[in-house]
Amino acid sequence: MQIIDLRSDTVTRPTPAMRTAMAVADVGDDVFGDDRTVNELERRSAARVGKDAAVFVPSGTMGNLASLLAHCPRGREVILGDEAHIFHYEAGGAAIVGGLVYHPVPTSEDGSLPLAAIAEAVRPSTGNPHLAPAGVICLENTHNRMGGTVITPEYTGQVAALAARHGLPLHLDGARIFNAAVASGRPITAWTEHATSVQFCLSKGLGAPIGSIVAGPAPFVQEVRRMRKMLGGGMRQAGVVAAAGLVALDTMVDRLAEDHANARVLARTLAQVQRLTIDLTRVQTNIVVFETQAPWSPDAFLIAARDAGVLLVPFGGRRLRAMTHADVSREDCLEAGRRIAKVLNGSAAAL
Ligand code: TLP
Repeated sequence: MQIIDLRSDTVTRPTPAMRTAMAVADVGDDVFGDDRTVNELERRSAARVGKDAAVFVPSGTMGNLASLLAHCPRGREVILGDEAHIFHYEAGGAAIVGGLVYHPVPTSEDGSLPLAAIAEAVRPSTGNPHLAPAGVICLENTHNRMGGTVITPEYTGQVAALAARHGLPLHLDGARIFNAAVASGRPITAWTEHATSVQFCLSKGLGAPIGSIVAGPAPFVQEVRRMRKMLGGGMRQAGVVAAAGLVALDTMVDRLAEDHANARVLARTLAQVQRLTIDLTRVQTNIVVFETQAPWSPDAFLIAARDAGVLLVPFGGRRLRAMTHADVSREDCLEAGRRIAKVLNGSAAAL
């Protein structure tokens, strides 16, 4: 039985073009600034998101952490959504390494944060000695835990205006910002022009084996470079992986539309299955979140699905997540839906 791995878009393997580019990459010691392939990736990434400069980091987690450290001195608050990846899944790095305080605000269904809630969370830096002052505001797009939803450029602009009124930087966790751009047919700069800094991942839907980019104003990126070194992320002949990142930017962006269409196919199949609930309006990109109903516990269902050759991840409460990506086809998604239906209904006849 062929395993259909829908745990994450991070499971994608490098394409043949990436393997070739990696084999022949022109490399040097990147900590000395000598790696021409890394330099090229950084230059082209900055241009792609409309920023002055960019730096290649090993992971999205390190990119977000180095960004927060570069934006804020110790004792500042990081205002972010209570469903943000930075809050849930980055091991508390900003608090542990940076002495920063997470200040979560409620997340709306579409992944946005109510403007009033952000404004209320901003504590002033003068006047009241009890308070840890605000240091940075974070948004996430697409929003992972809300199911791959897209926040609009217009909303991002409103948050940027609020941040500017308080003299705060806006950091965008754009791990999947290319999915947002492809899904809504807007240029990536429609969002990034509003953010002071952006982190995006090459290793997710774009299929590169390793790496993320942080982009922003040149002095900020210089500081991120220092933070990256402090965190142990200064890499040497990193051109071998940056080469795959360049291929990712060149060849893997437009095809994200296929992943989105496959996610809708999977979601529509799941919507017909008994003992499972899914909100189709939330399936906007490559993420499909659904809930199992009693008598199925999420854990029991995960195991049964795995035994049927479909890999998923638990997503809190009764929720489970499936993600489409370059290494699963339309037929794989239809087949995954059929297998899940069979697990839940005890027979494939229902479909
Ligand atoms: N997300 C991973 C897991 O960590 C949950 C996934 O499978 O979705 N920001 C966002 C919005 C992300 O979804 C992720 C990874 C990151 C940052 C961190 O990127 P990495 O895994 O490269 O550290």
